[in-house]
Amino acid sequence: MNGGPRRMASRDSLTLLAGPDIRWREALRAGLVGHSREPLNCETPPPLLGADVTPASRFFRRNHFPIPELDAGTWRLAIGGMVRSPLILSLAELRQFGSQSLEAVLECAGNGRTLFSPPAAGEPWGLGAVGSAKWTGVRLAEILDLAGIEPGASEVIFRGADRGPVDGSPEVIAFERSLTVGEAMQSGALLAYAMNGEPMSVTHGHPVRLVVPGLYAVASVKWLTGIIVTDQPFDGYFQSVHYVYEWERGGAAVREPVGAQRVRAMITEPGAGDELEGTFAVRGVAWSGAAPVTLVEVSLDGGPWRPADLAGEPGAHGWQQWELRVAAGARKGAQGELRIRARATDGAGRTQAGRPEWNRLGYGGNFIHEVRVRLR
Ligand SMILES: Nc1nc2c(c(=O)[nH]1)N[C@H]1C(S)=C(S)[C@@H](COP(=O)(O)O)O[C@H]1N2
Ligand SMILES: [Mo]
Repeated sequence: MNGGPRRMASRDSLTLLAGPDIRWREALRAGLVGHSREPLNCETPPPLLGADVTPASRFFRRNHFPIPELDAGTWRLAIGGMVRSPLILSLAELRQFGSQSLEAVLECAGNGRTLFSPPAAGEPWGLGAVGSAKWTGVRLAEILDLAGIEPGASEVIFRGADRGPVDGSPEVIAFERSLTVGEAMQSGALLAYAMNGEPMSVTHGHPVRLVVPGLYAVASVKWLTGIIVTDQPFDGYFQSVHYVYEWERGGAAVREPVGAQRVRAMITEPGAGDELEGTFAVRGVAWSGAAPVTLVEVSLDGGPWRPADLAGEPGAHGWQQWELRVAAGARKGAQGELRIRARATDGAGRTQAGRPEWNRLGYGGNFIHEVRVRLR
């Protein structure tokens, strides 16, 4: 008997069995909170998110299908549809274009979902389905210019290599999302092959993922293999069934695809339940897809909002670190529980106010973050 193919098969099935287990354990060891092993869904506790960039090991993972392990040597990106010159690029060819780096926040549209009441359907995200990284790659607009978008085209579809069935239907579909031609050309999107100076990790889209700054991260297609330019409105599952706000307004059902990340501040220090004394620092990060954050305010026990100090120069799309020193010990009856809240406002005048509007799938839940600590 020829043992070659059998060995191959057993090695492949070993990979299939081992991959999800290893990635699950890696995520838990890095301190992430696991929601599901396959597809791999894990989030980062806020106290691990204080740095200006989030290491890949701690960066949340959000997947709909098993993770594909693509070989960087044989990987190709096909650009076709309504273009004058269809292209097929290898990783080496893609890397010959000028590279660009940018810091950008990726936040899942369902981040914060568990704070909605009544509960909204979907992955039970707390506040940690978000991270900020330095992404390096080639500008999407440059590649689309090279291919030459034909007049009349309206959308650009991005296809990932991962696939599977959805909603109990036997049909297998790929992960696909579209941008308008305007978004594709003007958003500053990158075909990213590196994250924080390292080659893209398998989990986060190896070898190349799309990164669309400012938009909820569902737009940032991982394991990118195809780009298709079209003049038809794209109605794929992840475009028109999921990742759509379903509002109830005045008795009428209103549907709207998720878009820009909503303005939000997160407290990364102190952590919930920490025991503190006297004067301490409240620190965190804040971001918005619409415009850079211009104001972060902190309130103690429902008291007045006080502006925090913003650190350094914010990048256009990375998150803003902030800090406020508070002397909680000076308060009357200072012992016991202290409620710390933080809210952000961006340069477009958007702020976190009241409760985000309930929607069936629980998107855009930019609730004001509250951390309860104990004063000694
Ligand atoms: N190919 C592919 N791309 C994808 C997804 C996916 O399941 N498959 N999930 C999307 C969603 S909903 C989010 S929030 C981000 C998560 O990116 P991360 O796992 O690198 O944090 O990837 C997006 N891109
Ligand atoms: Mo997401």
